[in-house]
Amino acid sequence: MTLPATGLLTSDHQEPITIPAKSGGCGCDSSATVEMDAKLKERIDKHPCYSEDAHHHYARMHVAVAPACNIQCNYCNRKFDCANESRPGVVSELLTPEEAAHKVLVIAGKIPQMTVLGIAGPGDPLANPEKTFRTFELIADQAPDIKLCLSTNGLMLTEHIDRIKQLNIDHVTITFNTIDPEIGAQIYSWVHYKRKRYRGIEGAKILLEKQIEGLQALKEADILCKVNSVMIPGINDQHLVEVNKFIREQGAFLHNIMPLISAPEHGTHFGLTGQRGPTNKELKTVQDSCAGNMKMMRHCRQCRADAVGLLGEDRSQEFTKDKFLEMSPEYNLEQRATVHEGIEKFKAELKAAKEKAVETLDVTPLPNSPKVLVAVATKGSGLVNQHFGHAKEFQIYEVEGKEVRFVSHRKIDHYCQGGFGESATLEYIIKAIADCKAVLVSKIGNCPKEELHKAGIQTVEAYDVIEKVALEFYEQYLKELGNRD
Ligand code: CLF
Ligand code: SF4
Repeated sequence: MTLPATGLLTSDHQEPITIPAKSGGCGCDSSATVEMDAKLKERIDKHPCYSEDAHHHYARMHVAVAPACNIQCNYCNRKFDCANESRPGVVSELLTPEEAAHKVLVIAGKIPQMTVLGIAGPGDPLANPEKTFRTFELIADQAPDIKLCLSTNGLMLTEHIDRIKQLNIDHVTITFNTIDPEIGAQIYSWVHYKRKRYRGIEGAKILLEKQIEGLQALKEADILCKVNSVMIPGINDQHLVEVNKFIREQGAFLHNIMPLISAPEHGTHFGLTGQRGPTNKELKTVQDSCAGNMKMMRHCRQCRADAVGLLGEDRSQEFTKDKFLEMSPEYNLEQRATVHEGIEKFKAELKAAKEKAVETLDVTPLPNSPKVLVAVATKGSGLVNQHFGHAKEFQIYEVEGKEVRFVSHRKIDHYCQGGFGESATLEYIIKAIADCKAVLVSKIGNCPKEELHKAGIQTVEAYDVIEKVALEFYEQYLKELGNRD
């Protein structure tokens, strides 16, 4: 079939691009509700980005070995990390493949729950193929239980698909911001392909054609493909539902719609021209409208190109170059397997506790029972286990009937500032979670508790499974609603 609406052309810019017929390949569910087969489950069970459940327990790390890029996105400043897979911020320390391999082996010992090595920048990994593949090669040789993961703009994906297959890289992300070159021309300022620089619609068409080819090549190779899309209000926000439908038909496994991060101090085109990012509500609305179509990722933290740890935590400062080069690799396959077994056992216990919480729920929710958002302070492991004052982010869950769904996270400045600026921080926190009915924490002081109550946010103190605490709150909430009626 051809996509007439987008008027895509091939790289010689003469013929319309032929879009292959619908596909359910790539291990992708034909509907978001279909049970995953066991084999697919095994492929994503320990990947914190591909499985929301895994992100509470398993960590990933990135190594910054890929400085160059072959396109220019209007939300990126080359002096900073790649905005596709990392927030603009500080420049990462660049590593050689050998330094990167050393770092991975050190961290694999110190953080045995680290199961995935991703290469995501600071430029595009496939614009730096020697460094990227040499790094993967060293890790595949020396740390066989670590999954390899790659994130690319897609321009050079087909050129390297054989190498990707050969190295058993089972997870590849492509950033697809649009399937319309006219929109693409507003997002990409140039594309460098086969020694030539293309601008405007011409460049956007080449990129799109290569991305589509790349997605098809991944499907044929049975490699799990996640698609990232940066949501840019006024440019591609209305169009992302179409992108979602398209990538699903092409066999993508997961879609991650991320908010544009844009500020003048980042020095990006969008930052300097005042392009804003979406609000939490706008982002959720688009994610919700795609959710019936395919699996959506909502737990992305837009990590740095040198991120280390669980998705919500950043331990990169513990492993700066001067530090990790002094450390000895402690990689131990058996020890890691034992830790992973322990995590799996703990996950089974959590699952049982969640099921029990649902069974014992005392309120029978009516079809029109309200959806309620709650903010959770957690250090991971699927538990409410963090003090309000120590939270740097809240995980937001939506409770509806007996369902508890993770919907997003909200970054905040943590409240305990050693006595400085706490009231200003609290005001900011209250604003960030104003749409939530409760905050679930292991502990909270009287002063913030009172302020939250004044703002209509209840506080629940507990140290237990997130879903269980959320359901108990919901049960209480419905009872109170009933009493008021
Ligand atoms: Fe890294 Fe990306 Fe692999 Fe994950 S991140 S290369 S798929 S291991 Fe994950 Fe970070 Fe979001 Fe990326 S939370 S920015 S989606
Ligand atoms: Fe920047 Fe990544 Fe876009 Fe390249 S692909 S311009 S590094 S955001």
